[in-house]
Amino acid sequence: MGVLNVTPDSFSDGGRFVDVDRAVEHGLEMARHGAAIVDVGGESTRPGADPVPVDVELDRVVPVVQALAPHVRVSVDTAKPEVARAAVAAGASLINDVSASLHHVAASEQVGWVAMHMQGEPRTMQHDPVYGDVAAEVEAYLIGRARAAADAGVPEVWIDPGIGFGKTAAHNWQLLASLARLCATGWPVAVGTSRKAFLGAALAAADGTSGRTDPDDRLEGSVATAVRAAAAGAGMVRVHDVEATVAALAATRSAVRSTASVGLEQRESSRWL
Ligand code: HH2
Repeated sequence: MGVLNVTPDSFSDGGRFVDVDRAVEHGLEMARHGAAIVDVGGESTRPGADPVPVDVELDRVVPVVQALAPHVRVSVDTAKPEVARAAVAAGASLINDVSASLHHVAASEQVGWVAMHMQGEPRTMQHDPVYGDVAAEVEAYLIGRARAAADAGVPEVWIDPGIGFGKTAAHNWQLLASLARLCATGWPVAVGTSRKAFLGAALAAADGTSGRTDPDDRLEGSVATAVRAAAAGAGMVRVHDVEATVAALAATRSAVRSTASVGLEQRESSRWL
């Protein structure tokens, strides 16, 4: 899933694709580079972000969805039912829902739905996130949301642990470490680590620098964690850097296939073949 934020203030690509033509061009480029889905978002959910009025979000999202949908599968990254419905009418076939509350819209429109876990809301979610057992709590929540969606008749349901949404860096790493367990629930898993702040800290530690504060500077961490997520069984990774991620996934797949052919690491290999 390639990220296309048509916002002025997204944490990474904010302001780059507010022009409809540039946004569409970038969406098509990600599709050419191997994105199966382009995720169009008109409201930033970065920590501290304020909500956007519905008419503004509609104006940002609908023309871009309309232009891309004949060429590539489009999802809409929104927490608003009005925006989800309008995007589906414009051609989107997946609702990427950071609020995990729109399954009734996905059911009535008969489109797919991604339920993401978030503790709190974007404005305040990073103030002091607290869990007893983050992996167990996120899993229990997501299974509940997925069952509700399936019972309501949603034809395609994904679950996403919501990396960076009301989580400390330690919580994010714990969720990545326990991803295989989330995948073992049987629900298809989506994961978004791309360019997020916890990677900046890890990369800076590796560099011996004070911090990779520019999200564009977090490519290696984004790609490495996308590969790690896929190896754990995630069926979808949400990324800004499609070309690099697709190449890294292909190379890893080849490496794992040759490992399997010499009879080693069968458990790890079976996830990829
Ligand atoms: N992360 C972001 C937005 N939407 N959706 C899912 N399913 N999973 C994620 O991890 C996820 C998401 C945040 O990233 P981005 O869209 O790049 O930034 P912003 O929210 O500032 O627009």
